[in-house]
Amino acid sequence: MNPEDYTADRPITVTQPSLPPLAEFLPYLEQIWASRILTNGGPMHQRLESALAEYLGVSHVALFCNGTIALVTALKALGIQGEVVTTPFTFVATAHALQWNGVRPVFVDIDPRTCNMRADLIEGAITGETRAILPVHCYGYPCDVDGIDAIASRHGLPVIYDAAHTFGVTHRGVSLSAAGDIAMLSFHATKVFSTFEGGALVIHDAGLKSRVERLRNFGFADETVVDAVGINGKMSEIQAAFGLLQLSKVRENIERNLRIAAQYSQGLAGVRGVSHLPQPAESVGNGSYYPIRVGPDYPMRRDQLYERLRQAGIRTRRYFYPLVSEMPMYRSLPSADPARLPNAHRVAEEILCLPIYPALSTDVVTRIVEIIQSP
Ligand code: T4K
Repeated sequence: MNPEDYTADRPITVTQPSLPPLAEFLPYLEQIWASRILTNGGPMHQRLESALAEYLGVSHVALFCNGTIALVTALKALGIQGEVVTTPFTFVATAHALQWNGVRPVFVDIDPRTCNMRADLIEGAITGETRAILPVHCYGYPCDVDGIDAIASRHGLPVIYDAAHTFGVTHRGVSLSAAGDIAMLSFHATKVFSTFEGGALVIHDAGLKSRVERLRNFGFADETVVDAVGINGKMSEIQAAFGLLQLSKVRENIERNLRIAAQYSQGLAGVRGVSHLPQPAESVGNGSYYPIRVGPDYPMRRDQLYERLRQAGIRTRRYFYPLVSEMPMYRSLPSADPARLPNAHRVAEEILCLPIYPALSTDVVTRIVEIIQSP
């Protein structure tokens, strides 16, 4: 799309799924039609689980219908009750997955440089009721995994990562989704690796994987025995087939995203009051998000810039504003007190995620940069 082709009515969106030519998908559909296996762990599902485990360099992957149900199931499989320490700066699904399990989220503040929860605050939030830690690698920026690991071991707590944003991200040369006892990935349409809707759990232990698989399929242990209150969290064959095709394109898509990110970084480098959150040096990102902070030195506030871009046909998003701790079902929790979450509140007021996706043209990025330079 050229800059002149988009308008407030036909905008550039914050992301756009990358779809391969339809003809490339047809052979996969033919195989499904021939097998008549549509779901319940069929051949496409098996192939995608193995292919993802290999791509990510992890022991086990369990596919799900979406990331939220995957997270709900992970917590159930680990028998988590009581309280879980987590972040308020995330998509609402993180806290909802706890609440669906009857677990109380305990929010701790974030590090404004990464937008991830501060490991040094976790210990102060642990009580006799704490049963796990649920950090989020926000925008695919790694949490302080060593710090979190050390605290978790000291207190005997499992770590469940919401790794929804991390597909393809590496940290010190290994997949970031390998961190923790379980990590959840999202394959939603807005993600760099998508199966329309979809998600997965990365698991290191075969026993835990089979518990997860059972819970994903209503709790069936075999044809007649149901030994747990499971759910229907299965991914269909059509989604898994699409995933196989997407997997063959994902490296190229990530490279394109990273080139766009580099163009933004170069263009915005000298803009007073605007700062980009850089990918930490030890990790290689997937370019799924390009978050900037619009600080007090910028000539207008974040919401004014959001509106200015919107009028020019550019739809940015304020991920993650409002904070989850400000939502009606969470704001009465003691840990949701804004006085305890000063960084999260400040970042939520300043954050703006700029459009980024493989098909975004350099001309459009140039135009977005120009508007931000001279609003
Ligand atoms: N944890 C975290 C940290 C997450 O970020 C998420 C999901 C989850 C857990 C839960 O995972 P899932 O259960 O979803 O697998 C979007 C997504 O719906 C959501 O998946 C995602 N996080 C969140 C960060 O973003 P919205 O409300 O921004 O979506 P929407 O529909 O406004 O889409 C944004 C833009 O993308 C649209 O303006 C246009 C474009 N788009 C979107 C869709 C759905 C397309 O071009 N095609 C599409 O099909 O939440």
